[in-house]
Amino acid sequence: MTSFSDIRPLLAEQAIELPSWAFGNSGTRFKVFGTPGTPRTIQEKITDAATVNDYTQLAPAVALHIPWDKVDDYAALREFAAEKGVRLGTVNSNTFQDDVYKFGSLTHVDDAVRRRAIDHHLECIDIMHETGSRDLKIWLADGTNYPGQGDMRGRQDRLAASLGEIYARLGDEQRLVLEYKFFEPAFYHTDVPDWGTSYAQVTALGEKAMVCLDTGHHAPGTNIEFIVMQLLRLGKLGSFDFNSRFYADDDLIVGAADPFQLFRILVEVVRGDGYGADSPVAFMLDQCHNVEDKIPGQIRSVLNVQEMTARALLVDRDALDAAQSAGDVLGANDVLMDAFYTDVRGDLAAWRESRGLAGDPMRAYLASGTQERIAAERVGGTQSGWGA
Ligand code: PSV
Ligand code: MN
Ligand code: MN
Repeated sequence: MTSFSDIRPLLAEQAIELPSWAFGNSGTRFKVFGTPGTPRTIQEKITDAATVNDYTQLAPAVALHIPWDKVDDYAALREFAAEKGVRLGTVNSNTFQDDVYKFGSLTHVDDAVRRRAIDHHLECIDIMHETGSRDLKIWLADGTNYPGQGDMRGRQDRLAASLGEIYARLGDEQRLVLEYKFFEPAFYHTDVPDWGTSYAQVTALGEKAMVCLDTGHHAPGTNIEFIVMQLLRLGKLGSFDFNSRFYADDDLIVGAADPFQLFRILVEVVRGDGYGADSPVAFMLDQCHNVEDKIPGQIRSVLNVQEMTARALLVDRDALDAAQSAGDVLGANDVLMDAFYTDVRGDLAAWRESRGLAGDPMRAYLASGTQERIAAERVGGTQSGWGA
């Protein structure tokens, strides 16, 4: 039996990057609701991310989105983050909001547009040198709406050539992670729709290129944990964008829609050595908080990941192996479900207290008065890039 005390040291290795855009106002095409206390600047976003880390010790890094988080002095921003106790993490590029990218970016048929998209990524790499970020994350909105609208093969070839130029600019310690998404904003075909396409593209680039798996970017019913297993097996799982979905790319709080799915994913992460301080897999959130307060939304998110990680670490591997080898179908299933149904909340609270944290970080944050203070201090909070 694996017990909670066996997994205590492993829990300390958990690190989840928070997206700067989770702290801005966001919404749907129907309405962007503002929440009191919303940050007005990237510095205030970093401050709020640092607050999440102060209460949980789970979120030591903040991912940036360029140009949403563009500043004149990235070295100063890096120092600012360090003073708050966090670091700047993954840099996300953005080639989906300019008119020029209406028909694509890295895949575009026009060399001038493609050049512009490539240059944007080179600028992101320059920024990464200043922020100390390791990863460049590329998510492309490229695709078409109608059969025949574009030459899918030509677009794939141009994508490979564009990525090749970007990859060549990476420093020795830097990586590129290519995210896939099965549809939206393009509805007929997307140029990087699935893990296989991302895998094929990054494999052609080399060792420093890996796949980013966003849990919200699959068709309903997809066995995401199988993909996790396969990418880990192939050594190409670079990062996660965690969130939950009911219908499409909902970007809801991770673990809210289907905690069991999150557990199954984390079981494969642990099985494939994707968990821990030495793992090459970056855990990130990619979420928006449309109607709830942002800081509590992020606290709930990282705690959900921690809780399911603890349960995944509790899986009794020896018992599972034995049941699987013996062809004991229901016995093997029992071993997994035992871990999933273990209520770790009390043990986690005690573990936090042993590390000087509040046992219930959410309650401690809500009692701290921070939410009321920022609501009073910050008038006119900005929208995340999504609300723009
Ligand atoms: C768009 O679907 C998206 O949600 C992708 O998941 C990116 O990671 C994110 O936006 C930020 O660019
Ligand atoms: Mn994402
Ligand atoms: Mn998404």
